[in-house]
Amino acid sequence: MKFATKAIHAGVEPDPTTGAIMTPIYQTSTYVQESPGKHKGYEYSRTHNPTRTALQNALAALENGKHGICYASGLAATDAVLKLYRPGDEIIATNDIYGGTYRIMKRIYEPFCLTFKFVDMSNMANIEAAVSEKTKMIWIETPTNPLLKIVDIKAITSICRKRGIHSVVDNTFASPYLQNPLDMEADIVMHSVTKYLGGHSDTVMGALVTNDDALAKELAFIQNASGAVPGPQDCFLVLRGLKTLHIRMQRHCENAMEVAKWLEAHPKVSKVYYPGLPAHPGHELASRQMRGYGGMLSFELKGDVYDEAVKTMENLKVFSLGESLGGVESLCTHPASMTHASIPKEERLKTGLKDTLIRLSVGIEDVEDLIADLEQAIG
Ligand code: P1T
Repeated sequence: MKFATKAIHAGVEPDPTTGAIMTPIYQTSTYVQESPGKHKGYEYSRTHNPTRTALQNALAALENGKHGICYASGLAATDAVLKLYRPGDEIIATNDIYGGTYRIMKRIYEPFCLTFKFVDMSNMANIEAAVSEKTKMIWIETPTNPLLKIVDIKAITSICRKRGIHSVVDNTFASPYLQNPLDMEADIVMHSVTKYLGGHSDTVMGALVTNDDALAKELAFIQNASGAVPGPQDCFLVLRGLKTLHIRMQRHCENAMEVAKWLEAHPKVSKVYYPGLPAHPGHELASRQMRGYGGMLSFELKGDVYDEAVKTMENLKVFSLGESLGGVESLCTHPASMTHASIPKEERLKTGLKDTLIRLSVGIEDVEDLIADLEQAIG
């Protein structure tokens, strides 16, 4: 099946009791058993819930994977992955990375004696230099948040396969519409479902997809044993959101490209970070690895004056100032004080994340209105 058909149909069967075409919200904690252990496959909703099962199957299909496992947030999904490792194990991660991912690694798991090395993965030599006997996993985020760097998934997964190291790709910025890391031999793909998959800024959720039966078993064990599961209402909302993922992503990509080109040509803008622009250092790789360039971009104003960046963000009217991304409406974020505030300033500056960086999640409104809004805000 091709992508749009899968987005609409995968994982979803008419409800066996009524024929309802939409998967019902099974708002129940438990299931009646005929006799101890004799049941219809469902015992308790932390372990299994039919609305969640439908969503997990849909997400697995969209990522060309066998197993989908949903969690209460993107970070709960990341938490489940990190629980696969033991004291002394080493993990290499992208240095330009969502602030919360950095925080869970450094502040939660480093005290439990996992070791993390954050490297610039746009240069493969940095990864070769970082890998050691103790390396158990490489965590890839691409495009990166918030500098939109592109990491060569295939190059890294082949290093991982040779050495028996797990590879995990945070595919939140691309969505499965633009990129399928499992097809590039990644072991696990991770999503903040909160973003493009949900698509309507009304749900917080995470997911993992894998083709590896043993990993899936462990991750499902952690899902149940640690208990960070999403509720059935949220699963329903995401199932509904998925049905338009392909058309939303098309428009996100078109609008972001227009906005990026307009910003690039603006006399007050010094730098635009968007992989769709030929001047972007990862443009060629993105053209090979992705089926489009996505809806996220960042930019800086000439002179790098903090107050001017803040004024621009305050002036925006169609773009709302706030954290998150991937909803139908356009959002503007100040990474230094919002999404990446948990990364120490010295570390942020080392990766190139300045206090004057403005990040946009370009929505699916009329692009003329988005550009007019930026025009009046930049002045
Ligand atoms: O917010 P949550 O669903 O827990 O997902 C965390 C997460 C993981 N990975 C990436 C690439 C992310 O962007 C996020 C969440 N990011 C934001 C809230 C943000 O505005 O960047």
